[in-house]
Amino acid sequence: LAACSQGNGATGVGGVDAARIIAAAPAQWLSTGRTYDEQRFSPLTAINQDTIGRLGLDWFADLDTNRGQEATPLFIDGVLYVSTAWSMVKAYDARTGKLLWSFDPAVPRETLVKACCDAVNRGVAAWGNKIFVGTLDGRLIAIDRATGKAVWSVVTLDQSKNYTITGAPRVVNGMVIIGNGGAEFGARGYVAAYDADTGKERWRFYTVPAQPGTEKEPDYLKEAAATWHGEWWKQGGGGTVWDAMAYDPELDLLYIGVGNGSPWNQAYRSDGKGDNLYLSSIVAVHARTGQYAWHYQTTPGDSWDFTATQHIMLADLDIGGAKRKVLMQAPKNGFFYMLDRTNGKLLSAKNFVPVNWASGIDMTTGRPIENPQARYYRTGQPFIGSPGPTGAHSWHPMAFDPKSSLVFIPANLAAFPYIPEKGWKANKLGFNVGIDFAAAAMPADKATREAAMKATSGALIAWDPVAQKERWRVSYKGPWNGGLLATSGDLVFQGTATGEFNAYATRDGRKLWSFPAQTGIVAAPISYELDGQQYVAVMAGWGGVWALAPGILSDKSGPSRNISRLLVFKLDGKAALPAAPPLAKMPLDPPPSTANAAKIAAGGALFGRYCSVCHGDAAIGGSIVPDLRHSGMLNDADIWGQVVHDGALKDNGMVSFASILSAAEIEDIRAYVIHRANEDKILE
Ligand code: PQQ
Repeated sequence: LAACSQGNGATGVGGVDAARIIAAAPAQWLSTGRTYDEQRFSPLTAINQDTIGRLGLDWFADLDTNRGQEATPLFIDGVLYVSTAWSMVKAYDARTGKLLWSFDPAVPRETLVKACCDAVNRGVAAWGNKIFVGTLDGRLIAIDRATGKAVWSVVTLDQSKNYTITGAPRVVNGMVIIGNGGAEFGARGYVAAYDADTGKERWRFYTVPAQPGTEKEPDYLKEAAATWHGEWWKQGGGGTVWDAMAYDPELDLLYIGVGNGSPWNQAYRSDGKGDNLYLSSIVAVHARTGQYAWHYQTTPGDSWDFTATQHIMLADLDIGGAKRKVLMQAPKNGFFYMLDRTNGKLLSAKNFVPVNWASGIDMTTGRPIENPQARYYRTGQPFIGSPGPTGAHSWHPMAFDPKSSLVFIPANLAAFPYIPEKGWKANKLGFNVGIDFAAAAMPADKATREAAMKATSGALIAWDPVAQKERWRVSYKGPWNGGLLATSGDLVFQGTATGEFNAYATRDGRKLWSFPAQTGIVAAPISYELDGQQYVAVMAGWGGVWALAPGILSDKSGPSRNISRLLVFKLDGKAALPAAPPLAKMPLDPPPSTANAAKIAAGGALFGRYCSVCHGDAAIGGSIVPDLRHSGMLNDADIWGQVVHDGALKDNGMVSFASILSAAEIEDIRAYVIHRANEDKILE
């Protein structure tokens, strides 16, 4: 294994199999979390606290997309494999940086309207001599590692529904496992396993029960059905498995992270009651058969978009003098959980940031001790929740250092006003969550904005999972900083929203090195060895949901613009990036606001529901999607109509909204954006 892991060229020296992934040769990075336990720890030591000052850029590759780059690269036998936004895949000769092949699945750009959170893709998987990618429009494609040509392609979901794929597949027992997303639009979550050779579906595991009487359901779904009420199936219920998985080969258990309820507001989903299994749960599945093993629900009756899809990590830890096989997760809800991964029993749970929806977790029942105010649909009052739907921790991978037994968490501190949407009805386009985004929009007054900015930040937290204590933290001005890598050189690597790529000391978080990356970094780095040299590689390129939805807050950290690149570093690396193009400050020059208050309010309500999740809260756009306050189209109702009504920009992902919005409503939205631009012009 060691011999074949050294790698000697572009075409690869051997197929990837279970033995190679499990043996985890230090030189290689064969699976998205490096190992099946997804610790994202590199045993390499050449880059360490003594040598880190010599770390420099060796080469970089410009990418042909400018949306968010969230993928973790794979390094196999001398070749780097990455996926980019729009589910494209590229292979680079790691010695020279030469592009060996590029695979474009030609995702129809209109698919973007079904994606809650940018056109992202979090990585590929490898097995045998194939690379696997899940595409935004729901295909799972096997690509020949040597040639970059598709070997097989299967549609994993009903493409007429609002499903998408953004997550990285995993391969276990010769089966490629993939989930999907869509719980903001009405979706019923599942994961499915496909034969790595043929693409034939081997099993499918649903996380939410179907409408009673319509399917022959296994026992675990019959049990789940008793925890649902009303007509939950109409919006699918949610529970999408859009990111985390981990695998224990000894137990042959696959652990999946299950997402939020669809719609978020439980009053509209399940008559406001019930645990709604298996939403917001960690579920263990027998990997060979796809049968249920156990579950632990982090947020019963989710009403806050508290997914438990966040990174699942396995480790064997000393707890009270005994080695325990544990599973760890820091889901969106702000608590750090440790479970016994053999049976799902809760071992500990403690909040890693301030939370106000629950005061703690009852260790006897394993249930949160809820703040009654948090159930906004019962009180009828807004609930300013901490964390909010972007999560105390999102998809950005954590890392574990087995030498210090510390887990590194890329945490967010960001609140959100949950306000129930009165008289909500599902629509076939746009978010279907039952929350009033228009009422929650950021007001134009400076004081409120400044207070919101002040309350929103990010942190890299070094968490001792056994003591349930924070050991150190690096505070960031803004949230949405990058995923993590820990190395045996006693280093922790992380990119930031503000465009730095940093290395910190494992034991105390001292910043030891920093590289100006010119763009916000959200992805997690990897490390590998080639020809006796250690490398660190990371995908750079700002994006994901925080780059779109939170409006002014998304810019809080500075100019988090997108310049998409693969960056590769080594000791004494001498490459340099070209100078960054200057930041163009766009003038705010809207036409005068002449519409009446009723029209503006009607437009604001529609904007909040259908536009804000991409074009920003209160029409304050982020840096990767047009900021409509600056748009020349505000001057011209006809051109505005051609885009919003006729779909003139569908090839950019902006589809026609004619099926749900009348021409008059589209004009109301224009009136609202003109009004907002004028408000902000005064503030400038
Ligand atoms: N994706 C991101 C991202 O890539 O930045 C952030 C999120 C998603 C979320 O915060 C989500 O809640 C979320 N939810 C779903 C879902 O409910 O199906 C899917 C996704 C996704 O596929 O990216 C995200």
